[in-house]
Amino acid sequence: MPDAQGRKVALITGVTGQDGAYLTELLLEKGYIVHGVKRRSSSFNTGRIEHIYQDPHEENPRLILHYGDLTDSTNLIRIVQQVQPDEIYNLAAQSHVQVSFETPEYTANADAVGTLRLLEAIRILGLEKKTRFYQASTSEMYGLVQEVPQKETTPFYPRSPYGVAKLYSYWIVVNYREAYGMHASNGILFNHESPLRGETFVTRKITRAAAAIAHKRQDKLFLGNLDAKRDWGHAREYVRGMWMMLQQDQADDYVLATGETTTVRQFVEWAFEDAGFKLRWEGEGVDEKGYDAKTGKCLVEIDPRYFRPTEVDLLLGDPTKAKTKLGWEHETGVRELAREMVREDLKSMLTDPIAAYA
Ligand code: NDP
Ligand code: GDR
Repeated sequence: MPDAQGRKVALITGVTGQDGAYLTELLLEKGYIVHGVKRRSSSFNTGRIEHIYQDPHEENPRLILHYGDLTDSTNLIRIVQQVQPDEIYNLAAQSHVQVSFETPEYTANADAVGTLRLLEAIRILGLEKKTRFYQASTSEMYGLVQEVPQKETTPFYPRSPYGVAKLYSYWIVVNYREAYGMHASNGILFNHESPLRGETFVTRKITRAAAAIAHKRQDKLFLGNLDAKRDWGHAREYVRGMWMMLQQDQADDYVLATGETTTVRQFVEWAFEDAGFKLRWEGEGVDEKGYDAKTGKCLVEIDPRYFRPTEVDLLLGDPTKAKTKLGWEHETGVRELAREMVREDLKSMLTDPIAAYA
């Protein structure tokens, strides 16, 4: 129930991540009190929410951070008990697909069992009828192409420990909804990016490199599979869809996507164009290279270390259900998204020496 002033209380896990930052902004704008779970780390990890961070010594702060981890059920139960949230957004995850091949057990612990721990915290505390639950499900669950475009009824075939862990979470959310009548929804989100995107995901890696090369701070960019296709949208618009799902009378599962797919190669060409280069490709397979058409300098090379043991070749989402039932639609197209990311990276490299050399 909203508090005496009619303000709803939300709990966001993964508050320090890309989506956590945009969602926190959105919920604060809407008048929520926002509690976030952040991990302990040896250096500051709150950079993405610094601009909205509120000193806990202030009177009645509306953003409150708690130390926590999805691998610790005692911690999660205590936080949920303290916060008594109207809405929980479970965004925390080891979210890097390639890293999940290196850390499969940890990925399963955080991304699969972590979701179960949170759902159980709700049950143990008797909050099934009060607390609505959003699960950050993913298009990676579709994996090996079964149907194009992918929609809510498309069969799943995950291709990584990350995708498999997220599939467990998807189904445990469906099961708890059916078994205990919980208002628990899955957002099956296709890739969404922004200037806040983690630096090792391909779009941001590309836009940062294009900016660094333009500023003569880097010579070259090394990438893996250039032919993978992704349905890339803007993160700010996708967190609005998450919120919309929890405002429905009935919990349900929804795809959020743009309905447009683009190769990694095309994204590289656009980003380099926005940084002042024109790429020309030569060679094949691992020997393929991208040269600047003006200077002839090699700017892009393939490094097989970025190939994945099993790849997801094609993601293209059909967001019709979200449009019809939620009234959600994407606004920013991928071309514009690339432009915004390059512009922000060019700017931050001028002003932030750490961004320039990281
Ligand atoms: P990020 O990687 O940017 O953020 C992940 C967040 O989870 C960070 O706050 C991170 O903390 C936190 N985290 C990681 N492990 C744990 C843990 N064990 N306990 C508590 N917190 C943890 O991801 P995004 O914001 O891009 O994505 C949000 C969610 O949506 C993720 O679950 C992701 O898998 C999913 N998703 C993302 C899509 C995308 O395209 N962005 C598409 C579909 C789904 P720290 O900052 O300390 O690392
Ligand atoms: P993805 O995103 O695996 O789709 O998962 P990522 O940006 O890592 O990869 C997209 C595609 O680009 C190819 N690629 C490279 N990827 C990375 N990271 N680095 C490279 O150098 C590189 N070269 C080519 C990849 O092989 C892949 O095909 C993201 C994450 O946010 C997940 O958490 C989320 O669930 C899904 O999107 C939807």
